[in-house]
Amino acid sequence: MSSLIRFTLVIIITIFTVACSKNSEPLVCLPDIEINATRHIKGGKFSFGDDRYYANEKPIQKIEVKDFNIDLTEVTNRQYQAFVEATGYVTAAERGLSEKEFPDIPAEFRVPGSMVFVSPDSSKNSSPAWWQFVPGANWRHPLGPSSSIKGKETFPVVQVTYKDAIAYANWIGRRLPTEAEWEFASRGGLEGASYSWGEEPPHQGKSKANTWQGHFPFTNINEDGFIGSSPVGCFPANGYGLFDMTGNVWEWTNSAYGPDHMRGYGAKGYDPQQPGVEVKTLKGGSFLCSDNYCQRFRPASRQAQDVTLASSHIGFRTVK
Ligand SMILES: [Ca+2]
Ligand SMILES: [Ca+2]
Repeated sequence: MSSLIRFTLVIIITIFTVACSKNSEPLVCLPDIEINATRHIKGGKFSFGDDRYYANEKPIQKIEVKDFNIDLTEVTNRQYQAFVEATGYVTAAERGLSEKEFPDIPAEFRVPGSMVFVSPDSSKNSSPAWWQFVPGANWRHPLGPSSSIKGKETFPVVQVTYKDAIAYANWIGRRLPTEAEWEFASRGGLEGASYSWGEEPPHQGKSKANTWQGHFPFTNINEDGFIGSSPVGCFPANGYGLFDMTGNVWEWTNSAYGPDHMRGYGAKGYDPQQPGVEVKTLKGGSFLCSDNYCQRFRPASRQAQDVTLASSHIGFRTVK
């Protein structure tokens, strides 16, 4: 066998071994060395926002970000577990909310638990409530008490609030990105492009990210191989070598949310859908983003999130 053929065979075997095989547990897409790696991003001016999609991404502003260093991947369950074991930290979803601090929240929503996506039954005519508060859901049990993260060590940690993310970042001497840093990194050097990879729509050609294919919230035809979240790094990296900057799980930023880029809305942010609630900006979309419902699988996309609420499709990555 010629050395070229042997080399080609080794490459093919390696690709099949590293690829996300559904037959082997635990599911891993990247070696640990890449999951724990970070990347220096040279700052610069860029077009922040997009005027072709949702109103909250307008107007486009030319802004500048300084150099920063960002995680290659979303923070994984294994990484969060190391933090919890070292510090004894207990997340908000595990603690529940105190009546003293949150007198207006009904008692049933103050018990330990968090929000879980449940695909509604399309055969029923009732209005679909696809987000449910599930007592006992937390980062160790992302879909409720009977679920677990066993075998999912390289999946992104979810069911963490803004403060839970900050606590981890502080522990490793890093911080959460600003929205502008996150968007700059997500663009991967492609100025003004619709997507992290350019202009080809996400569901044309090969799968580019873990999103939702089919009619949300009823039918997920699962072309990308993952109904829920996926191990970090299963899809191609962007131009800066960063994984899952599109989809998989939404990511917390340190920026207060406002309904547009026109002006600041104060340190607590403002979301017209939930006035009075402190909201931060999430970026990147998740495995629930679809063509028909939430085209938020783009660098400019953004969403408000109540800082006290953890959810099954929200995680984070850190910067320095
Ligand atoms: Ca998917
Ligand atoms: Ca992501």
